[in-house]
Amino acid sequence: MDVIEKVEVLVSSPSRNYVTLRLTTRDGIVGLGDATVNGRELSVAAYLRDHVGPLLIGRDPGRIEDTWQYLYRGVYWRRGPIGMAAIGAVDIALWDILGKRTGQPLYQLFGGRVRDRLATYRHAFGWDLPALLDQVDAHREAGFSNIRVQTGVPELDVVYGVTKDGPVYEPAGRSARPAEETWDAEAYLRYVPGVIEGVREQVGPGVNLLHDAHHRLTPIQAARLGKALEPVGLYWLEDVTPAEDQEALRLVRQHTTTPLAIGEVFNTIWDCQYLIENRLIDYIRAAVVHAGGISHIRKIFALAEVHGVQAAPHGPSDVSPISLAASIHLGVATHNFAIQEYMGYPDLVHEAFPHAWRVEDGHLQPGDEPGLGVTLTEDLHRAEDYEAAYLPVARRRDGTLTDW
Ligand code: GCO
Ligand code: MG
Repeated sequence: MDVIEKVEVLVSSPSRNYVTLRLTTRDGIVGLGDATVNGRELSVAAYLRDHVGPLLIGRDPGRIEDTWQYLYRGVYWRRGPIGMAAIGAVDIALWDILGKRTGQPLYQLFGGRVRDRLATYRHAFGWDLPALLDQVDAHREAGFSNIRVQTGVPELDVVYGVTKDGPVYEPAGRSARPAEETWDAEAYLRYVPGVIEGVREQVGPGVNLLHDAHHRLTPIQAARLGKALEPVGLYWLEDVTPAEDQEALRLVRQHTTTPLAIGEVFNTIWDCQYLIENRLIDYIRAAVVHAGGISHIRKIFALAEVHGVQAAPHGPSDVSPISLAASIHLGVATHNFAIQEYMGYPDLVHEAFPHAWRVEDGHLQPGDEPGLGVTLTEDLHRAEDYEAAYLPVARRRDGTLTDW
């Protein structure tokens, strides 16, 4: 029996912060896991280094499910993004080791392909309609037919990832404190439906359009937006209300047939269960890294399959190429996996995590390397490059804090 011999936690910043787990076995097999929680990186790194790493030494890397249960049930203080991202990283790394040991790309170990290629969506940002259409056109020319459209609002200075001076993604700013933004939901509701209608008029019916409200509306505002956007025929409307008030989605659902997507901040199947079983959503957005790794997210997808809900995992640039790889392998092997978000990465991130997965004809392919098919470029994972970065916070015009 092989055993886990070395546990390394790398906090690095090849242009943006990532936390990577590297496990090495006595036989010399290396498994990689992603443990990045945007804006809270050091807490996951400490959780892994101080509490999880020592428990892994000497364990059989082939006992993936048992290790998951041990790390989950072995903690009285369960769940939450930090603990679940740490367990997720271990789980991803163990699957990577299994793939390498057997010489199989992970999708083969998940039962083989159910589809030839995996749909993906890209992001278009623009302060106003012409700027937004420039980005939409660029994605279409590059072969993508699923596009998330985000616009500014004239009465505001910045709206989730868009400023008057152009897109600002990455919104996590490198500073000791989060930036503060002003939010006005009514101003947003006055402006945004018209812009999205303008995009639809321009692109015609053949392009799937998505929109992310980023947790910022009340239930009835969300219902108004869903209803207003019905003529556009959105592929989905995402995170219309803060995700912890799950009953809110029932109210939204009663008023609109616009498909709803939620769950990028969910950590376990128990966060997803109510929404899935009550069919209050159409797409579940949990990500491999934040929802306990490959083993656990497969259970979420299976629950979703039974209830006619489709999988559509989170894939911004803060989800590293390692967990994106895991998601793509799952994507080609999971029947109810609808689409994978792919925001894209700065060049340095591609260099830091050389990967076999690729974009081809507007779709994603996992590649055929054993395991995840991702490696690390050692000298781009320097601890000294890390710098604290925080996502912004938002206040209403009267100064009260609201959801960013
Ligand atoms: C998305 C998300 C992200 C988040 C980011 C926070 O749909 O891709 O909403 O853009 O804002 O992951 O760290
Ligand atoms: Mg989102």
